[in-house]
Amino acid sequence: MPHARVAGRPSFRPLLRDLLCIASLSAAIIAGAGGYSARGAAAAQRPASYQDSLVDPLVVRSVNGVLNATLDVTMADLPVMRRDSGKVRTETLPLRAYTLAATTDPAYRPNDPRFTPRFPGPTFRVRPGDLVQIWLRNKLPPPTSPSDSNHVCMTYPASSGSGTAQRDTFQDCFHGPNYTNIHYHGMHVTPDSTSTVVGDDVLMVIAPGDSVLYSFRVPMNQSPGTHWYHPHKHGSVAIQVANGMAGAFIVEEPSGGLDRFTRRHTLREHLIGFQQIDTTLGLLNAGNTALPAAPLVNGQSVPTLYMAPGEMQRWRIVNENVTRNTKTIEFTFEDRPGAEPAVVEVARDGVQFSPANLGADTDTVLQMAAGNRLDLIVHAPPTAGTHHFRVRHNPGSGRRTREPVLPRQTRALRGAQQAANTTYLLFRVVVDPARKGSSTGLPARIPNLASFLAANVPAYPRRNLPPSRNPAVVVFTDTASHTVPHPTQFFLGSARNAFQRFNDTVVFVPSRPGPRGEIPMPMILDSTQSWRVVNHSVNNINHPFHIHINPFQVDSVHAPAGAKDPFYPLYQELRAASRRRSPIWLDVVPLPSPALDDSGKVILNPRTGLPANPGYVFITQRYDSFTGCKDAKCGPPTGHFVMHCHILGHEERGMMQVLEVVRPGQRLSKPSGHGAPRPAARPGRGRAQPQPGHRH
Ligand SMILES: [Cu+2]
Repeated sequence: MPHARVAGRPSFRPLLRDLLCIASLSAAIIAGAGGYSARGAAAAQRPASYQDSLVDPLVVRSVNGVLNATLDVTMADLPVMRRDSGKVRTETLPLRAYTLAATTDPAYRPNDPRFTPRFPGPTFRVRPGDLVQIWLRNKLPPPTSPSDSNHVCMTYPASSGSGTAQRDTFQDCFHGPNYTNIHYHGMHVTPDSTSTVVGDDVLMVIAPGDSVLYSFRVPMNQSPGTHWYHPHKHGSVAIQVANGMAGAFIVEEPSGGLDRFTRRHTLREHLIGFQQIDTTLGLLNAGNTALPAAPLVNGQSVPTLYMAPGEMQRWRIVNENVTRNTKTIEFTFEDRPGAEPAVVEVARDGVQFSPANLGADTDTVLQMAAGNRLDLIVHAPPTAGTHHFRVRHNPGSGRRTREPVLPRQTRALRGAQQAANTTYLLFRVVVDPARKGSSTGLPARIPNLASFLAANVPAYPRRNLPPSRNPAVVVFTDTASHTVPHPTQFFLGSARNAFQRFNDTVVFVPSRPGPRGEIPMPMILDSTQSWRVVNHSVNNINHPFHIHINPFQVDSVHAPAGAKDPFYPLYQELRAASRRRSPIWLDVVPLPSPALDDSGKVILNPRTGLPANPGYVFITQRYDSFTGCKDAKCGPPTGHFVMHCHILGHEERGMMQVLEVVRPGQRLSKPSGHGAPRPAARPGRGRAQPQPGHRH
């Protein structure tokens, strides 16, 4: 990370010691990290060797309050590293990829040699109050066959050239693989597009050949922290994210909180993005990758992260995976007990922990679902050594899910299933006395809670929203059939009407069951709502619940499977925080397993066929307006956005709903659909063409 640039910030007054430290850190980074800048024209994404140093993604910062960047999306042949029994081989695969094409960040020059397609995409860094101006140019090939268009079901394998093409005939089929857009995951910005602003509008479609200027201001009550971006065009989200289209979107805290701590102690930061790259998806099971592949770290296979003895670093981990078999990731340091680096969780999903939660969870298992972020302060031991950071998929389940597949995919998916319960070495941590780095005591307390919590939660220092006694009930349901004409189906609905699927022209209104049907609970701006989010998965899938625009606090977790639940350690952590009256804020939470019998099967209610004792989480959220954000670039804090399962194949199969936040007294409005014409962002520039409905 280019720490030296931090010194230029007006709010940062480094002591001489800190300056020396920054200088030595920078030297160490240049000497050891094999950064792209040092390699000049060879900067195209290239296979790193097994022993390469961890390389952070490119970083683009806002300049004078404006983040200005052009992102191209192209089809590119990129090297992807795979490991077979410890050996690394590199395959060149055709992937949809982001290219940073231009920026006003002075760290780059025009036609910079680093402007090449790569995964993950660049890391953007902004501050509350900044204007975001990202011009997204969709340079993917235009449809050459009906199967590439946005209103016809896709044919697979789309481009790998292997085997006979198969048509996706299942519900909410994958469609429009080269149509795209951007979701700013974790950002509290307008979900709308108007004549003056284009915000986190995931119903917008950017056709091949079109471009859009995302243009919005980050309000002051945005949570500073580790967020990310990825495509969210319904029908092609999973394939594009599986191709590697994702990157970090970091909001810095200018004066307080965690960032003040890391700046004051000049801690070196690493962005650590996990991805499982593939060219195709399983059709029947909605998103399992067809090839077994260990997750890559910033596009590298088992890189080495160097630390000085006693050095403290901040790691920002982003789970950019899409697939079912990486739905649960747990991280464990494995070394001599007591000799491994000490790890303190300091934030989840870009919301800093309240001081009561810092260091409270001493479990060495750190769990993340797809879409989650985790910030860690890592303290190296005082002695030289090598440590291993491993990831385990589907921890705890101890058995393979039966996943029937289409004939052509059988062999590959068998491999994926075998990988499902495998432990992978992700990266090594080498504590090297030849390196220098900052060290300080572990943060028992970080002064100044981030402005997000201070601004949002008036009851400081209690820091929790008042949960309601009458929660809305939101239900995730899947079906047991796994046969070709009747694949597993995925629903997101209400207590009385669970079997609902995504409809891009209908607003889903949260509701609670009443004596005479359901009582609607419209989402009113600046109001607080509690939800019970229930998991009716008969397949025992921990569907990760994600909602856009506003994060939520987790008040309680009902996990009837107990220690048999793959996410048991995470639920223990969430419960303990809530008991400390400092609930943890998230924007993705994996839903708990239903009650299981001794053989690990879901206990079903014989009358309904649904889980007899489903797991659920109880959450509270506020539909906040924007504070300190007044100009036209803020856009309306109301509008349409979505909630969905973050196993992206499930989302594409319909496990998603459109929501709307309205002003008091305002009526709900019909969403325009994800193929409908949208207002032009920039006069004279092409926008998505109107598409016929994609129902088939
Ligand atoms: Cu799901």
